[in-house]
Amino acid sequence: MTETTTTSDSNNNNAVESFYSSLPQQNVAALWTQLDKMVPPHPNPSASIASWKYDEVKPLLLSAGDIIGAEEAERRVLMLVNPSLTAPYTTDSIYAGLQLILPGEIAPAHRHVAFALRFIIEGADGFTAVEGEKITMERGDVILTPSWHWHDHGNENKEGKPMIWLDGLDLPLYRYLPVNFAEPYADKRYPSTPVKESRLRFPWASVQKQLDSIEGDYAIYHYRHEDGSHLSKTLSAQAERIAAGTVSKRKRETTSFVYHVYEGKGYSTILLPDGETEQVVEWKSRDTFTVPAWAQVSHTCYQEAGQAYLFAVNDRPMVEALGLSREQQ
Ligand code: GTQ
Repeated sequence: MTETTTTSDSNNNNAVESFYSSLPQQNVAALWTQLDKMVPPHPNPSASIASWKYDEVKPLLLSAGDIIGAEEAERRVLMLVNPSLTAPYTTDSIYAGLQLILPGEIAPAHRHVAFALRFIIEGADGFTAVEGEKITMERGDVILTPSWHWHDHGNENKEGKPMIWLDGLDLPLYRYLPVNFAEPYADKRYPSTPVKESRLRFPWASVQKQLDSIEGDYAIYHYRHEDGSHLSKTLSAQAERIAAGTVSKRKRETTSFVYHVYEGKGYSTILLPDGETEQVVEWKSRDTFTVPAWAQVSHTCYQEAGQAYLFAVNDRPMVEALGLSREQQ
């Protein structure tokens, strides 16, 4: 009796094993062995919490300026690569990089399907020319390059000041929808004329004014076009003010973020959706850090440093358009 059972068990085991091993040849796989991964108990971003100190990355960017020209590189950018992923992922849905243009240089005109927004970090007399509008860059400006718009960048500073900004692009999207492509323009520059104001430029002063006009220790401002729409169909941006010596309420959203510190000193406490991995990211002016989707975040501004202003690129338009927005305070 015992013997019969053993034989049938081992027959059964053999049958099970040969069943599983027969699957890959037919390009099929058993869902039940990985159902948790497919429909997890909580959102499961692949991106980790990461930060880039400006004081550490800027020297590398300036070294890049010594070894390659802006024109030769086409775009001289140090990509901010999430340590759990590879380029182009800064978060699961956002690409970010730091771009450098030295005086007299041109990053030649091209256009692509991908949307780009730029947050200007430092420099003077730099410009982005977008589809004929030559837009001067000033610290704190957000400048858009909508999909399929010709754009070139330059720096006309006479005192040797480098122009540096943060790029935010929707490049990760094109890993899912492989529809991004680029076209170079025949000349270095696409013909443009200087403009003072543009629907593509969002100066910092007006953003800060909005934030300061909201009462209380914490304020948030969502960048929008005049018609109320997000900055693009894929990525948009926000800015937050945290009063000195205060902590913002913990919040989590299905949106992911690339934060960039405009001004102030403090730290953010970030808890990943697994409810276990918590990290404290210390920051000061010009640092950049990630908040993965559904990570709980609160920002603390040190008392002695004055109030903090945090800028962030987000993927809100995509998440909203797909009906996937959720938020918990
Ligand atoms: O400035 O056009 O960081 O095409 C990556 C790809 C910047 C740009 C990036 C780009 C650009």
